[in-house]
Amino acid sequence: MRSNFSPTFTSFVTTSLIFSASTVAHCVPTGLISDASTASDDVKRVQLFVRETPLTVNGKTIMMGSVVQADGTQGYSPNQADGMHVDVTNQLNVPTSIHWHGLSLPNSMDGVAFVTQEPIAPGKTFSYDFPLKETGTYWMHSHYALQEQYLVSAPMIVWSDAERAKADKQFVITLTDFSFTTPEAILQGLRNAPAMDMKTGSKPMPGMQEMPGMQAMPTANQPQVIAQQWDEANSRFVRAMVNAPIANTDVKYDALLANRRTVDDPDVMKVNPGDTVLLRIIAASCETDFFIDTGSLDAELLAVDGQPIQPLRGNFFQLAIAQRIDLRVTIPSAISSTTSSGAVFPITMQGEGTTLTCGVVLTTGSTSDSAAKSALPKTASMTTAALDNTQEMRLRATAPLVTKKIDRTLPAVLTGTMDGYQWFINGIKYPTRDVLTVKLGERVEMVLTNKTPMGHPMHLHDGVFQVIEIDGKSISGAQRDTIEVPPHSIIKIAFDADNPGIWPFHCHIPYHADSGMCTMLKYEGVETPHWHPEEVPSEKSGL
Ligand SMILES: [Cu+2]
Repeated sequence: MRSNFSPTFTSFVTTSLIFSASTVAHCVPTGLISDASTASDDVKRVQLFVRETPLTVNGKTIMMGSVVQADGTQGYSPNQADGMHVDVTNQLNVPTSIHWHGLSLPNSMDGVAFVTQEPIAPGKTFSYDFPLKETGTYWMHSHYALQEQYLVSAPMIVWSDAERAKADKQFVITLTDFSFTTPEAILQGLRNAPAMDMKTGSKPMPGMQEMPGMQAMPTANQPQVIAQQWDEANSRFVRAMVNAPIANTDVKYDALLANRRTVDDPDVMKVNPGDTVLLRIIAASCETDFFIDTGSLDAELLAVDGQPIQPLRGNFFQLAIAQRIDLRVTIPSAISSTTSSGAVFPITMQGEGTTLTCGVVLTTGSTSDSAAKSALPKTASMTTAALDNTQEMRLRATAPLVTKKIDRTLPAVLTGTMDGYQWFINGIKYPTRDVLTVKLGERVEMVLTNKTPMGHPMHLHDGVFQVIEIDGKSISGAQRDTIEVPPHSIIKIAFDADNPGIWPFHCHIPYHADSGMCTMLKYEGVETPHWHPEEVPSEKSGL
């Protein structure tokens, strides 16, 4: 079947069919799959459709995935009080499932194919109903195969009066990475790549089992790259140029997108002088972490992964894959006389380890769209260092976990090898039944140890955990659902095991998760009718 791969794809359906035929590995069904017409009329139900949508990148229009409402709106943003009552209809020619990233919900509603449900077959509808415990910036995405790379993802803001009151204007910015190469071909290329000489390190390095001496130590011989720093004198995050290794990334993209638009044709958002503007930024990318530059606008960092933190200021921030960040900026009330027609404020996102950028532009007055769009830098002047703990170390939860004795400590040692592109948690490659076990009621601590020279954005399903230690330093850190573990870092997280189920814990880089860097957090005694990892040969876990 691999001979059918085309380096460029014009048909989402064709490439997806190839994928679906061999990917019954990870994920699983129930009797919940139904026609939408059988759903209850007692509550207001919203119809969501997983379908192909045209997308134009670098002058070429192709069909990509999307999750849209009947009117074409990307995603769905409910009021918290209304709860979640959606019917997801699969209009693709391949199966799918939709996961509500970061929300705490009943296990059967988690949307993970082959774990909490059967995939939604083409033409079928799955009804998701659950109360909304959280408010803020979340997102939804396919948890089937490599469909996130086909952009089967969308924003989900959970609104409340408090969320609405956070600024005069609010905008959602969803970031994705785009390649004209199919995700299946990308993964196959990674698996076929020759193992590199770790001494010279001239090629990107996904990681190795043991990497003694590979700690990234800045030296004068290293290239100048962009990184984030904390400006102690002014108590703010800033952009800096440092001599440091270029970040290791193992997929080269054709473009980065903000709200599905390239840097040449960005979203232009109208604001007024004096407005407070909340930017809810979602990293829905697959292999691209971001540095966010708010330029001349000083931003307040108000929340990460939908969870409030004690506010911090700056104009340069880090955002790892699958994370979200809420940044509030204030438009100056006195606009410069040199911009009598209005002012432009580019918000630039640069991909980690690349000069590719995307972004949006805030404008005031009568600035033309073309003038606004031209204000966004089309490429970065230099590449970047890897994401690090500069920002994470300073985040403090506004509502930390109550102090409690740790009942269970779970290790999660992250390793990998270029030999066939395999990734592991605790030396084990998913699919497996050898997963992490907890008991209801326990306070659980997880120790995430990254032994590779590449960062891994680790996501735990079922709501939030708290970051409690970074590289040996105890903190009352952010509440999150996705934590970036930088190269060679050790990060401890803690949470209360209060929601029985089988919850995936995995790297949110799909190429890593599909190559083994995935496990389950399984409550003792809990099974689902859908989870049969032993039935899937590991060599079929991806392609
Ligand atoms: Cu990873």
